[in-house]
Amino acid sequence: MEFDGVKEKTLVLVKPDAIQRGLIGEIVGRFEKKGLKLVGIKMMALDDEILTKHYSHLTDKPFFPSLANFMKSSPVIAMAWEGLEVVNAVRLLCGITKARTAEAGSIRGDLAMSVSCNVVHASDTVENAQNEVKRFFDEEELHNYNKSEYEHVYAEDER
Ligand code: IDP
Ligand code: MG
Repeated sequence: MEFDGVKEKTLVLVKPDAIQRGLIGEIVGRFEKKGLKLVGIKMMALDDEILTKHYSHLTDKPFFPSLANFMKSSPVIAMAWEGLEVVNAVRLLCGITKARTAEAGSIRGDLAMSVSCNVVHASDTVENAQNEVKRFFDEEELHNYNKSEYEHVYAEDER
């Protein structure tokens, strides 16, 4: 029986700039190597309806129309990742928004230069992550399975 903490989920999007630059495998690999569990993945084209909800905190910003056009310029890869305190762990892996000043070693710090074209989205709080995973995935698209490496990724009292 797994401890509930390892069931925390977060939403990651591989953004259109990363799709164009052939970085899907590199980005997915960062999360895999960290020891996270992939519980949902799909390619999808975003429309204004989902983008307006997803970026509701930015709709009144002057850059919102160009951000929406960027996010519609190709499909994205949507992923749900699971793990202990995964929301925070994934934000740290991604690095800060302005990629050219993001910490070296982070995904944005290593792979991008732009504020807007910063290769990934990651949910910023546990509450937002729950809403975002629901927004991008139907219940049946989220998978429940045992990952054999968990006994090496977590100590016994963490899993
Ligand atoms: P986050 O992706 O690091 O959580 P947010 O502030 O939530 O950053 O912004 C969402 C996305 O909107 C950013 O990742 C980036 O693509 C875009 N964005 C944020 N601020 C700006 C800006 O000042 N100019 C252009 N695009 C921006
Ligand atoms: Mg954000």
